[in-house]
Amino acid sequence: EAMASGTALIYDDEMTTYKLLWDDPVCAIEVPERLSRSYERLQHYGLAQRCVRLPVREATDQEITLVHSPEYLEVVKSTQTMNEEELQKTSEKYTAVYFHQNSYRCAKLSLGGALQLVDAVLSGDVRNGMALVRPPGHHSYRDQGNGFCVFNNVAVAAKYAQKKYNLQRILIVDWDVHHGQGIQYTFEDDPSVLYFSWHRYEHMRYWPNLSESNYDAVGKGKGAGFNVNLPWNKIGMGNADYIAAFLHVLLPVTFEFDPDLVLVSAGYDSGIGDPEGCMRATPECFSHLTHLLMNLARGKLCAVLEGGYHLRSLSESVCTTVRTLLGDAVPGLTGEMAPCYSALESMQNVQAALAPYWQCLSLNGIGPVTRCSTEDDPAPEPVSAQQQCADTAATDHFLELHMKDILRPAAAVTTSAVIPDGLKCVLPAGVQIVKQSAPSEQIDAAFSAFTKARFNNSDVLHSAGKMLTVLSNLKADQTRNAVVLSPDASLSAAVALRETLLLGFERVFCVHVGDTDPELRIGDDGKSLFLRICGALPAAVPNTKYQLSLKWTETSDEGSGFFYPLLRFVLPLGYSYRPDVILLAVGSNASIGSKDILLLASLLQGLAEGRILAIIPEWESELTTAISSSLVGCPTTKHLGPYKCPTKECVDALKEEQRMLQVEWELLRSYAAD
Ligand code: Q9C
Ligand code: ZN
Repeated sequence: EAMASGTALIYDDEMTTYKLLWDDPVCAIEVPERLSRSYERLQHYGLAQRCVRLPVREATDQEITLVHSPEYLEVVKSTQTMNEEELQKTSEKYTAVYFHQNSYRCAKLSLGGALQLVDAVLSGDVRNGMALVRPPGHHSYRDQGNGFCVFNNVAVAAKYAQKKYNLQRILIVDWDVHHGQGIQYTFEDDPSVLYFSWHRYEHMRYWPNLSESNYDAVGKGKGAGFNVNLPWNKIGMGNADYIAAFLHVLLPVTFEFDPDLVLVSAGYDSGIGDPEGCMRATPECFSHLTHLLMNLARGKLCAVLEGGYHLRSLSESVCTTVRTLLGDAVPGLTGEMAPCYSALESMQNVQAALAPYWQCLSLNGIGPVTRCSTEDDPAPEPVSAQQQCADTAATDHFLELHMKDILRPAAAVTTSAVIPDGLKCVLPAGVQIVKQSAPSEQIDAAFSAFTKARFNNSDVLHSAGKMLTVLSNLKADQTRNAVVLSPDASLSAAVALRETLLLGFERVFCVHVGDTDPELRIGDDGKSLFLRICGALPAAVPNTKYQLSLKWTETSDEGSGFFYPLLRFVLPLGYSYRPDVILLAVGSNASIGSKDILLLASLLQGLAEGRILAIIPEWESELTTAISSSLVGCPTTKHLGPYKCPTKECVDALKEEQRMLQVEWELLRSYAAD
C-alpha cells in the first residue's frame, strides 16, 4: 500500500447560495457566512493553500438513497421550483429545517463533497481531509429533514465507503454539540459502524429531547454496543471534560473496535461562545481531539462540517482542526484540567451501559451512578449562565487574544536527528541530521554530575554533544522535535533531563521505557515528572507524585493491550502535568513492543506543543525510522493493531494507581464514584 500523504480540503462557495427567507428564530443561526468565514480564516492562516483542493460534485440519486427514501428525495427535489410560500409550507413538515430554491442543489453538493473526501482518502490520494460543507447532515432521517439538515452526509458517506471500498469497520465520531439522531437511527442495528456522540442533553430538557439520546441507547440487535451516547447534563463543558471523554470512553472502545476509517461529524457548536451549545471548549481542544483520532485506521480520517454558529469560534476551530490534519504542532491545551462532576457522572453511566459489550470497559468493573446528583436536582441552568454564553462580542474579544496566545510560529526545522558517525539509518525526507556538537565546556558541565566510569565509550560523549545542541534548539523553538540514536539510551536520557532543567524548561515529562535504571535524579519540586514503563517494578519503590512506575508486559503476536494504560494512565498524567518538553527514552530491554512504542511516541506529541526528544538505542533501526516518520509529520500508514484487551490483573493494578493518583493528576478520573 502506497504511503498516503497530504490533507484534502473540500469547499465551494456555491454552498453559500441558500439561506433562510422568512422569519424563524430557530433557523436564523444557520447562515451562509458559516462557510465563507471558515474558508476565509483558513486562507488567512495560509492553511487552505497547504491543502490539496478538491472540487465538490453533486451526489447522485443512487448515493442519496443509500440512506434516504425515494419519496423524501422527491420532496427535496420538488423544492427547487417552489415559491417562498410553498418552501415555507414544506419546511413546516419537518422540525427545525428550512428550504430555499437552492437547497436541493447545495444539499447534493454538500453530500457530494463528503463523498469526494472519502474517495480521496480511501484511494490513497491524501491521508486525511476536511469537507467544509452546508447544509449539515447528522440530524436528517431516512424520510425527513431535521435540525438544518437535508441529507445525512456522514451516514451516506459511511454506507458509500463500505460499499465501494469494502470496509469492515467504520468509526463515526460526532463531536457536534447536538445528538446526531439521524446517524444513530441509520446504524443502530449495524455492528460494522461504531457511532459515538456527545451532546447537550440536560436530562432530556434540551433539543431534540429524545430518550434515545441517553447513555442507555447502546444499539439494537447485532448492533448492540456499537452506539455510544455521552449526554452532557450541564452546560459549560470544557477542554478537560472533552479530553477525559476521549481518553476514558471513546478511545479505549475505539482501539478495541479497530476501525478502517474514521469519519468525524465535525460540528463546532460544542465550542466556546456557541449560542446553541453553551459549552466552553477552546479552539485548540479541537486540535487535540483531531490528533487523538489520527493514529487510528492508518490515519484515514475525514472530517465533515456539521454545526457551529458563533462565526469566530467556528472558523478558528475549523482552522485548528485542519492545521492538525496537516501535521503541524498541536497547541498546548489551556484551562482547567479537572473534568467536572456532572461530566464524570455521564462518563460513568455510559461506561457501565457499554461494559457488557466492550472488554476494556467490563474489566474496569464500573457500575452506574447510584445516586445521580443532577437527577435529584432537576433545576434548569440559571438564565444568567445561558446569557453569558450568548455574549457573542465577549467571545470575539476572548478569541482575538487567545489565538495569539496559543499559536506559535512553526519551528524552522521540524525534526532534528542525532546519528552516531558511520551508522546507516533510513530517515524520512525532512529530517535534519545534526552536525554541530555543543561547546566542550557545555558538554563537561552536562556530564559533571555523572559517574566517570560510564564514559569510557567516546561515542556516548560524541552523541551527547550533538544532543545538547538539539536541546538548545528545542528550547529556542528552532526545532520542534528530535530523535537521538544513542549507544546508551538510559545514560543519554539522564544527561538530557539534567540539561533540559539547566536550559530552563519548567516541566519535563520524562517517559522511560525499559527496565534499566536510568540514573536519574528526580526532584520533588515538580520540574520533572518521571514515568517508567517496565516489565518488572524496581524493588519496592512506591509511586510518588513526580516519580511513577507502570508495570506493563503484555504484548503478543495476536495484539497488544498497551493502548489501555496509554490512554487511561500515561496521557491523563501528561495532560494533567502540562509539560513544556517531553523526553521519551527507550531502554535496551523494553517490555512493550515496537508498535506500542510508536503509538506512545505519536500520542505524546499532543503534549508540550510537540516538543519531544526521542532517545533510541542505536541498533533499533526500524523503530528509529518509524518514530522519525511520526515526528516529521508523515506517520507510517502501517496498521498499529491488532489490539487485544489487557488482562484483568493489569487493569486492576492500573485502577488502583489511578485511584491513588487522581487527587493530584485530575485527568486520571474517569468516573464519579465507586
Ligand atoms: N433551542 C446542527 O447543529 N435548535 N443542527 C432547536 C433549541 C435546532 C442544530 C432549538 C438546532 C439544530 C447541525
Ligand atoms: Zn449541532
